[in-house]
Amino acid sequence: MEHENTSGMDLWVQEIYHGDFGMKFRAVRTLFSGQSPFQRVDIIETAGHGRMLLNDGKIMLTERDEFVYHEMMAHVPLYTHPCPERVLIIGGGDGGTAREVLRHKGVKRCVLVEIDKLVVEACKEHLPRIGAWDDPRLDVKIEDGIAFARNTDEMFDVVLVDSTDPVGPATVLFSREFYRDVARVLAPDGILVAQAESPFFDQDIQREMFQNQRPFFSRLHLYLISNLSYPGGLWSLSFASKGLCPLTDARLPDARNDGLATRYYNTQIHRGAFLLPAFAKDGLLGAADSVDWPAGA
Ligand code: AG3
Repeated sequence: MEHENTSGMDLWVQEIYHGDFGMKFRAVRTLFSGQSPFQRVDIIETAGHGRMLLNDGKIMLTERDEFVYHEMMAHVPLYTHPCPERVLIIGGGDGGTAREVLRHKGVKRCVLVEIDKLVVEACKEHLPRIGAWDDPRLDVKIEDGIAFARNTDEMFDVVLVDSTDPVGPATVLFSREFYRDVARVLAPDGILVAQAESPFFDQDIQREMFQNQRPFFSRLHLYLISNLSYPGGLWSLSFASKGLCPLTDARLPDARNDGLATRYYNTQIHRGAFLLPAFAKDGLLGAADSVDWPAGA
């Protein structure tokens, strides 16, 4: 993140991605800046996008568009699994993914394992509308998600990896060893959804991710979201299961009947998100599976 004072009046916050691309947002003031053992954490009041959370200068969310990523990370797997009761979130210390998970009445327990206490504390104070911290079904653990997945005896129906980019401490969240441990804590009809970077910038990372997931899951898909705050706007999530198909097994009637007041997720987007533009699909070089819908496409 850089603060740039161009005209003496204008303050901008910008993220530079891979050295040759950037996005900037007009800022009003810094609400919080801190350094943890893991990363730098900033919360900025922007002029047009509400409050913004950055980890090591990378935009994690803005209040204006966080619903896109959080709804799609939670509702796609939770409306695919037949009866999701136990959900594990690794990362996600801002609480947004947990908030969407907990909108499902059938969820009995949601464990959120965030390595960085500073993220949780700063978000509770300066982004209080993002999380659903008071829900009694939520169990927040400040510890290393890698170690948690390796050591826990608990089993889960859905695991959500709400991570930063695969640099620094988050690199291991994209590794084969970690996915092995995730597969171990997932019940037989379990689903893993993980933050999967940008189809425009990161197809090498996406291929490696799927190659690392492949030994433990029979079905791997990429699905897309479109937001304002992640580099380039087009972003993706990976879906891995031991058999469940996000299209044919989706509980779309339930999604309709529950009538959650979502702002991005709906039953058409649930399916449509898995249809990939040719470059996004071809660049995976077969590392993920194709979906079978619509017929003939
Ligand atoms: N997880 C981060 C998505 C990756 C964003 N990357 C970037 N800006 N370079 C978001 C955390 C929200 N719960």
